[in-house]
Amino acid sequence: MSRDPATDQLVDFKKSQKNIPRMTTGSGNPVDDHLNSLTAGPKGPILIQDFSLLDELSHFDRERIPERVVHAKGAGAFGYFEVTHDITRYTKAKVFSEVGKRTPIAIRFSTVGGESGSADTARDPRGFAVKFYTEDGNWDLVGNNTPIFFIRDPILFPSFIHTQKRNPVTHLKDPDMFWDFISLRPESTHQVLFLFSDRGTPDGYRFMNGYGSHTFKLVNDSGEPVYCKFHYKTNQGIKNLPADKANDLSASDPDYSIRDLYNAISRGEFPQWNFSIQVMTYQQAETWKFNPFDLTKVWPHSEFPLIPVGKLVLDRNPSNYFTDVEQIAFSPSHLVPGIEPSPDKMLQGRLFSYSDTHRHRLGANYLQLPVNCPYRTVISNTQRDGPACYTNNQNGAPNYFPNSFNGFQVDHCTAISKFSTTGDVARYSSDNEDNFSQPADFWNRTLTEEGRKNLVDNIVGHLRDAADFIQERAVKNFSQVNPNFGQRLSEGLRLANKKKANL
Ligand code: HDE
Repeated sequence: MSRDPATDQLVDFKKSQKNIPRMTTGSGNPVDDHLNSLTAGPKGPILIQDFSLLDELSHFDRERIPERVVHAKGAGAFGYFEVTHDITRYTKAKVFSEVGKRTPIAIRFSTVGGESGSADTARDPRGFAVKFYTEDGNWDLVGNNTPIFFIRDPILFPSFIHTQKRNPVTHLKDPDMFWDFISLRPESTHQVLFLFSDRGTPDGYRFMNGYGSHTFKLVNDSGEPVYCKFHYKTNQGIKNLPADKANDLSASDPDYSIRDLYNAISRGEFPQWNFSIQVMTYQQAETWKFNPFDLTKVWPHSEFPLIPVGKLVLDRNPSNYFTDVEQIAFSPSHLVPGIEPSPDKMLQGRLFSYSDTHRHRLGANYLQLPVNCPYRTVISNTQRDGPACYTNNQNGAPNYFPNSFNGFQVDHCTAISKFSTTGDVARYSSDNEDNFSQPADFWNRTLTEEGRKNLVDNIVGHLRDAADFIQERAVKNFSQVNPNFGQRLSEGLRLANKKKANL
């Protein structure tokens, strides 16, 4: 009988076992019977001295940790990043220090809006988070499969996410909530077009590109900075699911993408991505036609061409999903010397949010967990104790700084590059920035005619469930991308609304 590697996991485990281990309690004491509780007489009651039972039930009661508030459903794998081209003139980051150098990585792909049991093939952006275990500590590049995002100010993020989660009264997904917000915030148009195009339903995680999305800074050995964007291009080729197939799979195989990744790696079909950067000088940034830190916009490749850097290869499946994938904790603030944040407001918001959520979800010592531990460097600092501290807690080293006892020293060479900033403190609105030129390029130039048709059908299929006034406002926005796009949506909605009325 031919079964896939994921289905055969237990069979393979059995083959790998030389001896069957003795069963124990959590405290390592042998268990004599795990079928019958300890009772006074055959009909009970149960004795409180049955530690085996109490140990079992109390641990079970605590099995679930909070799921991620977004990106709850995901798949993970391990592998390496290899440098293929020299970019040391842009950055001193050790991960890029020489051609041929390999750095171990962990990766987690995810959907965004659904809960941890939701379907992998939902129309949604996909998370593409990479942890590079470097000798200067961990560098996390926590991106998506899109180079842009829906909003450009982090203060809107919780509201934006709420509109895709469940209505607080009905506990149902709510088309009014989603389209109300989207149509009130036209800066979302670019990402909405991407989401409702064929790329909104990738055929698993291997067949999509990844992006660091934000603008970052690279700084070289002489302290010279440039702005940069990170890109991963899939070597497997882009493959998307037609909308109806994605829908069918949601019901028949909700774990489609997790299964695909696990089986491919088990079969030795190691997925790969080419890693490249775009670079913009400070001078170019001053005069560029858009705000280069606006996450709703791309940097056109014609003006800022891709510079090849290396490749990502995934060659190892997690040995345990909970320890390696559920507990992996990425943070855009985990940066290494040579890679720095830009003023992108969204990135700035994220620099706070991730470590904050990890302390809530996993605890203050989340960086001690093996998958999160920066194991290629030694941790030396003043942090001690806290729940579930299981390392040596830095033994006898002084827990204060400065100290006279050779505790540790700072390394001035790793200081961030200096930059100056001025401006009156205020809450600046970005409402009137250009929200439609790049979506217009997407409609006019990137999409084929078939792609335009699918985009219109996919939006109509979703927007038709929103209230009429919201439909009208959304169409008005889309008309600013291209009047023909607006007309096609109006017509599609007219027919869909008519059908609804006849039901
Ligand atoms: Fe996230 N995001 N995000 N995000 N995000 C989380 O962190 C947040 C944003 C992304 O596989 C959370 O550990 C804020 C953009 C990925 O574990 C949370 C803002 C991009 C993952 C969080 C954003 C992302 C997350 C939830 C607006 C692409 C999954 C659990 C300022 C460039 C990582 C967690 C994994 C996860 C906050 C916007 C990507 C709550 C506040 C833009 C791939 O901290």
